Amino acid sequence: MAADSQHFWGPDYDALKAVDPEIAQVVDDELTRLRGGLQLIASENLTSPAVLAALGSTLSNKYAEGYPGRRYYGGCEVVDQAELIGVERAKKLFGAEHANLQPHSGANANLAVYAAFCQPGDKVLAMSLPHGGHLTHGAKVSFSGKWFEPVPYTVREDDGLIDYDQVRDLALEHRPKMIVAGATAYPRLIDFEKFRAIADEVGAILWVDAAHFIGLVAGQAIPSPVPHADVVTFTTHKVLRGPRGGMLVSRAEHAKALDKAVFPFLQGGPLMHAVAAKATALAEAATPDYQAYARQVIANAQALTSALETQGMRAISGGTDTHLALLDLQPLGVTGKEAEARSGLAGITLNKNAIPYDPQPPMTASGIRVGSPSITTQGMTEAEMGDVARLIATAVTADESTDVGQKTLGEVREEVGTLVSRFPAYAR
Ligand code: DSN
Repeated sequence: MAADSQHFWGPDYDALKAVDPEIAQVVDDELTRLRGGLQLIASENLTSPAVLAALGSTLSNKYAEGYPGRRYYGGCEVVDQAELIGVERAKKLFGAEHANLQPHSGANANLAVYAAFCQPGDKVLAMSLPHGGHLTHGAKVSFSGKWFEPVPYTVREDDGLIDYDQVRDLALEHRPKMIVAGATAYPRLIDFEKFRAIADEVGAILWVDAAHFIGLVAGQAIPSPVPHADVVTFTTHKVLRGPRGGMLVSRAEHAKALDKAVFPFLQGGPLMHAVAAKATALAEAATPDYQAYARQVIANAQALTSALETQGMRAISGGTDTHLALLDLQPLGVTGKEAEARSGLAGITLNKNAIPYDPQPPMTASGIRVGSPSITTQGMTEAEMGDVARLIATAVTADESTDVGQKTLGEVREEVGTLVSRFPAYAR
């Protein structure tokens, strides 16, 4: 129990260790991994102790099917407050008319959007997955591609940018029920006004999946999709730095349909500890400190991208406006799969990623995706990005099947350890 509050009964590591030493060891090992390496997965972050405290609280116990004041269980008067506070914070932070904090994940928030606006078989225009879209934007292996009719748009081969003329042409040809803007590996700003105009021209719903960049919007570092979209879905654990989970904000006219789609259509009881932790993250995101963080995330991503280009990688779209970069490794003669594995051996966590028009299958991929949210939370700035890029480039080109490669990876790992020790994650 925390020493400074007689009421808080939260994360108690000693209890975990006594009851379940095996899982305590896993928790310990993960902290060691986080602290000991460079975390460059663009969709991850290091959430704050305050968010973790809300997440590890007794709110986890409460069943609260329904919405505040309209629950299917007694005893919800306290957890109601967490949800009401969180909804108000989301509406204020994003200038939205409606918010729902209950989606358990980004994919669930997205499924709620389909449920609210579409019928099975309806056409949905969205970015193709190999060009940077998301599974839930119409991939054949997901409900979105099985139950709906995806119409994919692509990015241009020459500059890696969305071709808004192509989006409009496809919209006019197919008259989709819904148009999706948003991606998981698109480094540039998206022109939401253009998407709105196209949606209006064909009478489509405009849904923005802002999972990747909503934290930058919250921090006022990039333009917001909220004034333009019918609905904006997102996850809460990426740049936004909250707990794992999903959320949506929308125009008031869609509130009822979306709320009914989240519950009771696709979820049962909300995870009230997660709802409370989302509310805490929203409070943190409304501060000047967080706004400075969001600006630094972009500055670091831009500096890192330039430095990786200097190391011989090709940045798709020639750079980034956001927290992530997509790098083509073909000029180095390395695949994404090799790069991910070699980086891992050197204490650098990143992911292989298909690049647009990739000649390799997705599990091999020609590229890597890197992001700056975690290293920026640790306090790194542009001053460190040259070293980070050099370490990545040295690692991805070291052939681990040779003695020389093994030695190089060991040296990089050591240098990574020295670098991160200056910016400790979860420092005491
Ligand atoms: N899996 C997430 C990402 O890494 O981008 C998207 O859901």
